[in-house]
Amino acid sequence: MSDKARKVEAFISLGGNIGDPSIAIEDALTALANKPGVTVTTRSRFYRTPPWGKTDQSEFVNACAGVKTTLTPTELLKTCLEVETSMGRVREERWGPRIIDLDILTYGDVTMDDPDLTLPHPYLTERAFVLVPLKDIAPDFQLNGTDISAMLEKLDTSEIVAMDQH
Ligand code: PH2
Ligand code: MG
Ligand code: MG
Repeated sequence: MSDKARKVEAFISLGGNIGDPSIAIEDALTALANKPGVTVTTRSRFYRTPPWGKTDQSEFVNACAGVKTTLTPTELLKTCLEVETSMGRVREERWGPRIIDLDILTYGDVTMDDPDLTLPHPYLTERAFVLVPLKDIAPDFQLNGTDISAMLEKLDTSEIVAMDQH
């Protein structure tokens, strides 16, 4: 692809709760940055977050990254799944424990509803563990005219704690 290929900004959520999830997120960001057609441009702080959806499991570490990409949404999804697989992720229970998870939150202003990929991410506005880190890197983020601070006002963020990073 030429240097002039159009680049789209996408936001990606990263998280895990098996092993050392901070290291896993670092490794995933490195792996993502090494993929053709993907430049990681911004990254949030890392946060300890209580498990959402399936609450009888260990706490997570979560972060968000902004990328610029020449890949299509489907190619970007494939790339994220490749990173997960290369790090040893095995898919088991829905919303259950995982080494690493990379979810595309938004891809430009594209909306789509394919069996494998819904954009924007269907649970984006319900997940404080996504919105808190996303706000670090995209404080002006909006969806359907609602800004990220208004989305967060409806959610419990009291147990989401930024980790010290050195
Ligand atoms: N991911 C899930 C389900 N629940 N909870 C937290 N805190 N963080 C996650 O990344 C997470 C979750 C499914 O992807
Ligand atoms: Mg997920
Ligand atoms: Mg996922």
